[in-house]
Amino acid sequence: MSNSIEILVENEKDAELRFIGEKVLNNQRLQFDEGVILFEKATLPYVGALANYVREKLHGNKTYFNRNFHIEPTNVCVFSCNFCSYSRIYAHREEGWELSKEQMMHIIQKYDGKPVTEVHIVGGVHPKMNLYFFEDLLKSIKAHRPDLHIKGFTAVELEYMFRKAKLSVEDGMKLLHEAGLDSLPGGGAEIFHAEIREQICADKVDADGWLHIHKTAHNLGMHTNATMLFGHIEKYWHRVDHMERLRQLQDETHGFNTFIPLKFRNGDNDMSNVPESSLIEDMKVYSIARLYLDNFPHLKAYWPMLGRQNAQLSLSFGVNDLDGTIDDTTKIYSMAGSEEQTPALSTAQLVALIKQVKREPVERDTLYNVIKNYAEDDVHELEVNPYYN
Ligand code: V47
Ligand code: SF4
Repeated sequence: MSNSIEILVENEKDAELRFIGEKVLNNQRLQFDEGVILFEKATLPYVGALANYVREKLHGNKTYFNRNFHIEPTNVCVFSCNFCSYSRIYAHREEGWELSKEQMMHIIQKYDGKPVTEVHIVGGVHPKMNLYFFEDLLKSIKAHRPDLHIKGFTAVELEYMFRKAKLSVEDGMKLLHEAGLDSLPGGGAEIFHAEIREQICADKVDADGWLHIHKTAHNLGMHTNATMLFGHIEKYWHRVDHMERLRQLQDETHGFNTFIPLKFRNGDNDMSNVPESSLIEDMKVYSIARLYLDNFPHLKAYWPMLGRQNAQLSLSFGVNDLDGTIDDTTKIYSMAGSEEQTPALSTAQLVALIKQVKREPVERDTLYNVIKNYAEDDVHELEVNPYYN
């Protein structure tokens, strides 16, 4: 007897969607046009069920998270992305913040003795915080706490640092890696296609530059993530083009760990007139990403951006990772209008959040080595949504 996903595909009335569904069930790669067709024609139940099938084939019910905190060295930025609610231009730097090395080391020291495994360092692009400033910071962090994984600097920050230091991407990356940089976060990718980049973030690194930086990191044995800022002025095919470029690089290097779709939030930025995408659209993006990016091991919903209940929901639409505890250390999304104004979850809360939707919480390190499986733990801190308690 066929199982329910096969029945769903067999009963699909649209021949193109049925064909795509059969490809997914037969583990065949989707082509560019098929990605676009899914966005155009598929219902959420259809792509969602297919994505959940792939998610469970790859990871079962396992849902990963880590214990992390962020350092945002500055929100002063030489670039002017229209969607950014967070940055302040250099001329108005008194409205922003700039942390000294000592202030950042103080944040690191606050976590002494606490079981965090990762620090995520990302900020604006400050003209005075150069490559050597960050080299020194990385060395100091590693000297203080060698076991802490440092995931830091978007390709946007790195491209600027290397260019100002007149170093090649290869030499600059080697220098930071040797100083202690372990992996790269996925930010700055936005939408790769120049047609969209010109309108939302014209002056920062372009697609080829972003991909070259990640490829260079992969060639040094570092792992990286990739993001996609969706739900603004892009068309469906721009999303597929973005994922296609990532899929091609991943075929070459296998250096990406996780894909992180980031929903555009329109609070207090130069694109506030652009409406935000619906929850249904968001879940379709996760689902189609899971189907299209067949060589990406993990798909992450970043809960401070999506909100914790929608992050729970995403676990039925291909997502198998919720990022981390965060500890109220990032401002990027609260300043853009996210419901999560002070993003912090205790480990127990994060475990509870995952258990409420009948998935298996697994604490991981940045590279997805398992630290602890909480499936059998009795968690009492169920304060996420009382409806489910
Ligand atoms: O590149 C900025 C996005 C990114 C808005 O790798 C916005 O684990 C929505 O990349 N609405 C930076 N998004 C954050 C980032 C990230 C976050 C969490 C985990 C990881 C990881 C990476 O934030 C930027 C941009 O795409 N962003 N403003 C906004 N208004
Ligand atoms: Fe600067 Fe990043 Fe904001 Fe763009 S998104 S203005 S690069 S801080």
